[in-house]
Order: sequence, then structure tokens, then C-alpha cells
Amino acid sequence: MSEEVVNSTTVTNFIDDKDGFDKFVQECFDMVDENGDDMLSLEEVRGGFRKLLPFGSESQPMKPMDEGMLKLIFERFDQDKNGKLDITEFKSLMTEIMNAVARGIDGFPIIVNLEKDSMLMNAIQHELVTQSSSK
Ligand SMILES: [Ca+2]
Ligand SMILES: [Ca+2]
Repeated sequence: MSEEVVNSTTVTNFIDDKDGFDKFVQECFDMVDENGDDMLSLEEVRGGFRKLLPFGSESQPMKPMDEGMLKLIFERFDQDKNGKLDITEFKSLMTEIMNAVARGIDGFPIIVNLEKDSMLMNAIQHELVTQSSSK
């Protein structure tokens, strides 16, 4: 039996897998943290959204995120207001995004928009690996 259909349970199971999700968040964080100072600046997050969000593709490029929207998101998750996101703040952001993705997936064939190496695709692959290796 193959499980290739991604549904909201796939994503919420992924978030619930604490160790796996922590690792995923850390990997995303490292990818977005371009200067390696363990903090994400607004500029890094701006670039990171393009890498992390699975929306859009070469044929259907994602609309550039509205700058005001980006700032709102950034400020909302910058809980200590130091102008940077640390790993804890970033994890809240990622959890929120993944939950939004999970809600969006119901009845929506988001998988057709996935790029092969997008972070969500990695999450899905992780999920499939976890399923096939569980007894
Ligand atoms: Ca940085
Ligand atoms: Ca902060």
C-alpha cells in the first residue's frame, strides 16, 4: 500500500514528531541563516521565505511577498523585539506555517505545486520514511 497522497494529517503528524520537527526547524534555520550568526535578520527571513515556502514554481512564480506583510509576520514572531529571530522564535513561525499548510491542504492538491527540493517536500519524504520504517 502506498501513501503518496499528502493530506493535513501528514503535516500535523510531522509537527507532532517532536525530534523530527526540531531537526527540520534547525535545518531550515541553518539554511535561512546566511551569515551563520544563529540569528535571522529580516533580510534573511525575506530570502528564506522564497526557499522555504512550497508555493510557486518556475512556470508559476510566487508573487513576491508584500514587504508590509513580511514585517508584520517578522514582528509578530520576534517576541523579545530585538529585531532578529532566534531558533525558538523561528520554531513558532515554522509551526504556524506548517499548520497553515495543513489547513490549506484539505481538499487542495498542493502537491502539484511542490518543488522537488522544497522544504515541504522534505517533510513529506520524512513522513513517508517514518511510515515505512514504523512497525
Ligand atoms: Ca543571520
Ligand atoms: Ca528576537
